[in-house]
Amino acid sequence: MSRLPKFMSPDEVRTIFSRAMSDMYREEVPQYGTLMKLVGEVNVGTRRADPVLDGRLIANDEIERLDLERHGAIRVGTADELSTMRRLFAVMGMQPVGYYDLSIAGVPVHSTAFRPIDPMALRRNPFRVFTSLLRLDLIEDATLRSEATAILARRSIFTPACLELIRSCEAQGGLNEAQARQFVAEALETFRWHSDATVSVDVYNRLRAAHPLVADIVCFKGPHINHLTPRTLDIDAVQVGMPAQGISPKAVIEGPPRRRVPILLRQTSFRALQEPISFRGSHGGQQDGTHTARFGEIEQRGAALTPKGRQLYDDLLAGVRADVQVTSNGSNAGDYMAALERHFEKFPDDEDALRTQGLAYFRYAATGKRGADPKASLESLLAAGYIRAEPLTYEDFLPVSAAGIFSSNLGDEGQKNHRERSERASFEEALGTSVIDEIAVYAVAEKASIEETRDVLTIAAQRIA
Ligand code: OOG
Ligand code: NI
Repeated sequence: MSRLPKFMSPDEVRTIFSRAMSDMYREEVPQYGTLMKLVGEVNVGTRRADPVLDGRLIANDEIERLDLERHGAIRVGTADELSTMRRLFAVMGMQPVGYYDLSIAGVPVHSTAFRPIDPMALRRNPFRVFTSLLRLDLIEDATLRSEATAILARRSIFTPACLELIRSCEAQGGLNEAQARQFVAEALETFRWHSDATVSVDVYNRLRAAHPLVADIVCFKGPHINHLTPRTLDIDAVQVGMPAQGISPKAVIEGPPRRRVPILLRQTSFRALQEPISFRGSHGGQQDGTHTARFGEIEQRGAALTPKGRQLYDDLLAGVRADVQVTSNGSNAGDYMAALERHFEKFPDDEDALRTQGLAYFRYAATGKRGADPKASLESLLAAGYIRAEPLTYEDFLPVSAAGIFSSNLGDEGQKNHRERSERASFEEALGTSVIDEIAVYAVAEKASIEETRDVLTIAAQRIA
């Protein structure tokens, strides 16, 4: 007798949620729709021009996921908000992965990314949310710091029904379909834009003077989604194509340079909207003003790097930034991109080198060719065509790049190298758990694919024997 599943799968809840977010954001930020269209066109063109890439995308079920692929970002103000956010994302199968210290770039937040970790769940829907917590400790003026703390303490960013559904999910182990749909509708309220500030212009301006992000996080009713990011197969083409669509991107693409084998993550963004805001006026009145918070971004993802590969990436990037720092108006972007190309010549740019030098993680699979010795080395099995290997896609973020995205959307292209003041322990305390180590996630996925491949070869060998 077949029974209908009692609960909707977290993957499906995540899919419904990411669609609802996308629809909401497209309505709130019309340029997002324009960008999605441009990215769609570039992706079709790239697939046509690169049959090998296209074949891999199809074989890995990535075509469907290509249009689903997007990340969003929010910023919260308190430990309570962050830990409840963790519980909210858990309903959708999203776990906190990685710790990002943005203070290295003078941005007063630290962050994690809520995302699925299981390869099957990633395949179904890789939606993730870069989530930052304000570091009140970095507001130097003690009076202002306590004012911000008091303002944040007065707000509640989740609807009562949303909190109730999170509790039900935790108690029952899932949500049924009706509950899941209601959960998505209620959760959406937390991420919606609110044009009425909770403070006066005066308070807003003082917080803004401390840092524009402080004002953005503290002065509103909730952590409005500040961007959603589609995935492109050719970020350079989209960057070049944006101005013709009336979109002006940031001066440089963050991350590694263009390569034959893409690695990690390349990103670019544009400032989307200056929002009209009504601030609290005196005697219960209102006062009009503006605020810039929301933007558009695109990303291109490449291979996940091993600690050795990541170290090489970090070293080369540090070398670039020691040579050239992009100025506030972005006027020397060409010099920066040239230095990037030059330094990264030291990073091997073919899959075999990345694999044999242990720079990237790979997923292995049997090709179906018969006669393999299941115990032979991976390299000899690859060479003889019994198995194949493909780079694992990087599913996370990069702190230096994220800092560049933050800064450019605050109207400052200037790159800064600050001293690190990491506060990982306090972040994890606020979160209510430790963050998952992203390197371990890739290492496990690679190892599992190797074991599976050897099992397949072993079974095939036994059949022949
Ligand atoms: C997040 C900026 C970082 C990314 O893709 O690296 C980011 C924010 O502005 O809140 O989204
Ligand atoms: Ni982003």
